[in-house]
Amino acid sequence: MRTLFALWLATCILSSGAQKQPNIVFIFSDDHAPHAIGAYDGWLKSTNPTPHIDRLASEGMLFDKSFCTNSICGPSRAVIITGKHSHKNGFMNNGNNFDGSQQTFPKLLQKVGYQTAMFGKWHLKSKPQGFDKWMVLPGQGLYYNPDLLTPEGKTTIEGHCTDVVTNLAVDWLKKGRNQEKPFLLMCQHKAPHRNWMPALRHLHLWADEDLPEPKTLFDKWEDNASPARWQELEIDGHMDLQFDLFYNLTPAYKGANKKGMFDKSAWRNMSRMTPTQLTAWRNHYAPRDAELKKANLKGKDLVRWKYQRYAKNYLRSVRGVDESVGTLMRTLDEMGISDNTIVVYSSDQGFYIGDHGWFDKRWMYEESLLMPLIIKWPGVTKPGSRDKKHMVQNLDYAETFLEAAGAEIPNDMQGRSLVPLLKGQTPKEWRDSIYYHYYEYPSVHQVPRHNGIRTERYKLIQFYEFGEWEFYDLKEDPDELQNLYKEDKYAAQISKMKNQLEGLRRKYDDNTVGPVKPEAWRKKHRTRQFRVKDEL
Ligand code: SGN
Ligand code: CA
Repeated sequence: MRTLFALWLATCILSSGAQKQPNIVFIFSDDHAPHAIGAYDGWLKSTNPTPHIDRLASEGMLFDKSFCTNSICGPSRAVIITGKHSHKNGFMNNGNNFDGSQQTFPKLLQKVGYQTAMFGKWHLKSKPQGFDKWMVLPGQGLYYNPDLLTPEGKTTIEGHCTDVVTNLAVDWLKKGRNQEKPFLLMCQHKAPHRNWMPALRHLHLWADEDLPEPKTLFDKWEDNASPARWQELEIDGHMDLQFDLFYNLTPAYKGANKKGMFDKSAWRNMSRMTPTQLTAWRNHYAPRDAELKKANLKGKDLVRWKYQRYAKNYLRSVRGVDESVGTLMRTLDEMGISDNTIVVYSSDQGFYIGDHGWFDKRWMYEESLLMPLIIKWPGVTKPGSRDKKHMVQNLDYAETFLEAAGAEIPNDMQGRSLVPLLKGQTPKEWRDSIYYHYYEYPSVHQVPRHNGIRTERYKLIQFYEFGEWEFYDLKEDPDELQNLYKEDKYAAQISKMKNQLEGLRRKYDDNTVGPVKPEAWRKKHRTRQFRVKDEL
């Protein structure tokens, strides 16, 4: 019945001539923080990281208050395709297996006449469903000469992963699809995910200059609840010179004796390089590695060096994604379909680029809670517009795509269509807070489970297994350095927000908030698994 209604609705929209069902090109990357996008005005803006994404922003609309619900890869993707929080779609952490038989927006778009395609990082373990065409990276995928899974089996394509995925998307646009139908194209990049390995043509970028440093590079987390002092995502203590930064790394390096590090390091990618790729790679890094050895840096100086190499490789990987955005926009222009195509750029969550001394994500702190979101919908979004006000989430994407396509939005989806915002409207009852819940613990990087609420001005975080809380006034303290949870002055505000948090938990029907664990359990988990030994 619903399907019939949706088809009818879509037909009405078409026959009224008001608006042809728009195509949707959804470009999505992995771990690309908004502050590494020029148009977002973050502290890396001066490096001009993303000229093409900036152009997309100047032609479309940028959302400043764009947040994820659970700051990690697979879960963010599952939220996006279902329009439901993690506890409802069942994919709460990367170890889960997505139940592909459930309702997703690509399946619903197919029902109203769309052709759907998905290329690149999928990371939901089970086979993609709801796509007429798919080619996906197994798991995290590889940067160089990646394998791809297809309905017909596995294949390997030579080149840098970002280029490989872009080329597949372009080929499909030009030759693979039925030109009569509207389409959804999901182009999902691995970059700039760890171990931040750029294409050879980008190695020279920022090579002879220092990038700006984050203000909080040497944060000691003195004011935070205890979990921030027990994590394992420090540039100093957990970013490895070989594993992450390729220092003197040859394919002979096997990360021996480093727990769990053997088969995942940058070595894994390097061992797949062609001889030409490997030579170019070594030619770039070997002389710089020799300089580091000679300089024999220690303490903060070594942290600064690690930060520079990391951030440069991160931004170089971003540059590849940025070029992909440029290529896809150019292709749409060349094909004459730009005017009826929505282009979206986003990434699964934010990231620490040395902020708070960290890399990775997972926390509810701003740098990893934020997601980039830029949408160009010709004739709908005002070029160069910016929504600074409304709080939006990845929970809203499915609903947005469905409304844009003239499809019905199922009642069990938990987000809201952004279409009114794209039209520049100010809906009366937009949300004034967002709900967050992270689950993957104990696990790599050791960030405990937590849930919380963020309003325009305040943030309340609950590390429920440890019985600890944090509270921040984002207006006074945007870097979240002062935990005010125990300040009398804020007691009333905190109590109000605890009620609001409980209200959101009920609204979204989240029964997965666990109890405080026994002291013995907490003690056991406050043991670091490893700390790197930087040996030059
Ligand atoms: C891998 C990474 C971690 C990262 C997780 C999750 N290590 O385990 O640093 O946090 O993935 O990332 S790596 O050595 O394999 O790169 S996610 O984006 O997939 O959620
Ligand atoms: Ca990610």
